[in-house]
Amino acid sequence: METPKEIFLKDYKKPDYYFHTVDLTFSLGEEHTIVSSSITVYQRIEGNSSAPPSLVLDGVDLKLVSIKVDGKQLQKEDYHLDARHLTISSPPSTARFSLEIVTEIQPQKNTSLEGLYKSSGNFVTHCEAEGFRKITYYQDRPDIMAKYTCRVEGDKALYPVLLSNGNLVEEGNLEGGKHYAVWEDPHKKPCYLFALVAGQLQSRDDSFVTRSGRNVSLKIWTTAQDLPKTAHAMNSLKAAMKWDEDVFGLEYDLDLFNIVVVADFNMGAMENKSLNIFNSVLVLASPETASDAEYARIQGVIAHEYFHNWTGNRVTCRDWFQLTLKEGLTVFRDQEFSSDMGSRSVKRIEDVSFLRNNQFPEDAGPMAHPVRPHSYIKMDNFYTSTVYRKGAQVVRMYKTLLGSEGFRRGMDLYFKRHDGQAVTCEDFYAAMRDANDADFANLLHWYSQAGTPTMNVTSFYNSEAKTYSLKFSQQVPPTPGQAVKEPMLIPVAVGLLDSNGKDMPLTSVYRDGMLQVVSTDGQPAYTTVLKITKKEEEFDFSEISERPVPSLLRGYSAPVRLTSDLTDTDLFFLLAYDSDEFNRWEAGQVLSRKLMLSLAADFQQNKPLALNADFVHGFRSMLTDGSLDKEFIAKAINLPGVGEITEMMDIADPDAVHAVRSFIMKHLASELKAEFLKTVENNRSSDPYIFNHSNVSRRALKNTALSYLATLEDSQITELALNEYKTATNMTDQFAALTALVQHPSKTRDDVLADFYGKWEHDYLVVNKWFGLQAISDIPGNVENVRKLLKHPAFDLRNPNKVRSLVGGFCGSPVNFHAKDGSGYKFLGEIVLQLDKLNPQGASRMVSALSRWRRYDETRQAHAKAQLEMILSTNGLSENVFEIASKSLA
Ligand code: 0A1
Ligand code: ZN
Repeated sequence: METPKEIFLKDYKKPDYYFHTVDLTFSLGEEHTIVSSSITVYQRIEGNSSAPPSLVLDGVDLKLVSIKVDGKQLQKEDYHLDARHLTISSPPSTARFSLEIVTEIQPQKNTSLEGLYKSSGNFVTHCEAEGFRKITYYQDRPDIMAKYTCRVEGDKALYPVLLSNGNLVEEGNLEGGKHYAVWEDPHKKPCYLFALVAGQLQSRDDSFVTRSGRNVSLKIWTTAQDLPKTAHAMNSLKAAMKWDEDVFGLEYDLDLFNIVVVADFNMGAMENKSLNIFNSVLVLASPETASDAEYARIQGVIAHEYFHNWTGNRVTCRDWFQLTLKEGLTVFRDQEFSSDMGSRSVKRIEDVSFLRNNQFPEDAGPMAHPVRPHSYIKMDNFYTSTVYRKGAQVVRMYKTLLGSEGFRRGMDLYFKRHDGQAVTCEDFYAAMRDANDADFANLLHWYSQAGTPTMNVTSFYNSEAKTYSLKFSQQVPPTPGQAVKEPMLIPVAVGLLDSNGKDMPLTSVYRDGMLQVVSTDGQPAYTTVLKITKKEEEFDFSEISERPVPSLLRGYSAPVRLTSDLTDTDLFFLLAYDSDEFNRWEAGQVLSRKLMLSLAADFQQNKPLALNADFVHGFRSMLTDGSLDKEFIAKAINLPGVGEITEMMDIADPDAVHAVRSFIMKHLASELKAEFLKTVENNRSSDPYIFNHSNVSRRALKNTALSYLATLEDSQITELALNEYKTATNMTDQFAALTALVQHPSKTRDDVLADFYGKWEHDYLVVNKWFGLQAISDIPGNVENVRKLLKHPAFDLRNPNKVRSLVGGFCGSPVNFHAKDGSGYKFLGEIVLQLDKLNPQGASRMVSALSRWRRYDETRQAHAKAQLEMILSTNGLSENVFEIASKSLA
């Protein structure tokens, strides 16, 4: 195999040719599909006296049928064809010419799920990032923006619904039982936003009137049987449309908005212009089949794809290195939307937990890359939590620095300057800066430097001068290809608590002796944002009447690892009193992390494990504090995950951390059994399911209490959980009870798993939950069970959701995936090779689970390395898997 080529940001060149209009015709067939494209091409540099540069088109897995330039058929010697490109070496020297290309493709054989493929008998496209080249020869890059029409022809009985982007302008019947539809998209777009769907679908119809009076028809397309499960998605869409008008002044720009549900999809969803395509798990929900977490995810992702209409589609990326320009910004927007729909602090806690558990490990591993990567082999491998989630934190920092109004001014200027353009992260930065006359130069380092910065804070109180000083030092760790880093701009939101736990008024703060403004309106502030820009920096607060307890990095104002000289007493104080709810939670997490790490050390030295009384007491106060939001309590009593703690160890020891986490949970459950039982009792309800904050909170607290009780392995609790399972009226409660019942091997476990499958075998999305629950189990030797499930009639390696549930789920098990005998790694190695032949994107996502092998002990290292080497030595490996496996071994 020839070594795959790496592509670099620094090599970006403007295209020599632009495309103005693109007219596509698809003739859909059972054997093959014929794609005819007619493009008007413009030379970028007009009147170029030298010979025009060759026009290079991308194309993969295509059969070229014919090619014409300005109406004239090209002969073999007029172009060059290889496995990836079609090169026209002497295009006309005119400023503008036409290009007509006919290709033949075989969607029914396409298991990669990019380009045009079939899912449940329907034709579907997916083009981001570089899938359009699997449909026709094209300059497949986002800075080529053109106006499209699309004519779709197909069998009327098999494909009664024919959809593409924009407006339907014509439809009719054809000979031989066929029909056609012509779609016209008035907005120019890059080809990754092109979409086509043809098949047997029905729609839930609704409408939305924009604030300027446009009546938008909304349709969610799925099978007739699943239509009832689209109500929540439709409500979420309307809420998102309204929110974007209210918060950002952004309106929808066409008369029709379609969402199509597909069962086979590599990612979550795709924002194709006016024709969003969704993985079914992110649309379909009913109280009986989807949990609260799934309802929330649907709400967030429906909004995310809708928000892309402005952040991504109207203003798009110049090149794929700029992906965070649309993704970081759109994730930020969907996070804000979800915060406004539910509890802001709970949403913040969830987002920060996700970042810590997924992005931090990535940023500390062999695949570490800046939010704007410098290079890639396969762009698909860079749809990462760094680009998405850390990217969203970077956008959040602009807002923290500029305030809501300043941020909005920046957004307005961004759209004013760049509507209809393909731009860069610097353009976004410049709009934020120019709209606010702001100075935040080294904020740009966040785009170019990988690695999670660490920030240490020490404090000093001068009781005579009544000053309080905070000394910050920051360090950005080395990452592959980046040994030395510059200090970053880190906004730190700070409040100071007095001895009653109240926020102190902050009147003035000095940096290097220079007065910084705390408040402009003469009122004291209770939280202020300190801008750390240097490696070491000190801030002094004046008029501080007593030694305060500092609440640092409120709301997690920057994505850093914070260490400080706060004592356990300070942390318990913050846990009890901080007015910043996020930091209250965080204080509890810091205490838990410290405890878990120290118990893990005890476990490794065979010392008995013991829990101190303060911890139990702090925990009880949280659990029983009636003044707190119940969902917040559920988060606050949830211990950090095994992954988060192993990440903090010099040598990751999943067995020790798993044992310690189980020990703490069990200990708390037995000490607080009465309180937990009462929590379950008091939060039960047989009312019809409603997805709103108060009901979600109630269920979250009840089910968290149940998960603690389940650790006790006592028959009274088993009875209780069985009863919860049998009487549950919604999936949230039913699945929580099932989860509680399957913790330990027993006949009850086997029976209840069989019962659940029997109940839900007709619903593949629920069956996926059933696969996932068994896959992640800590039961010793579970790899054998997972191997058996691979052969289960409901499993199919070609379906990404099933692979994610069973194989991805298994990789999330600290005990069994990381089994010391290497059985978990071996299992994964085998699957990756099978999967790579079908779906390289899916395979490379799975192989990533091995990438952090160096974090483990020698035995595990040897097993994991052997699998990576075995994968890499396999013939015909995809570029996707090659990139992850080779970088993991480098
Ligand atoms: N742009 C979509 C998600 C998406 C990204 C990449 C894909 O293939 C490599 C597919 C979908 C979003 O952010 O919603
Ligand atoms: Zn997105």
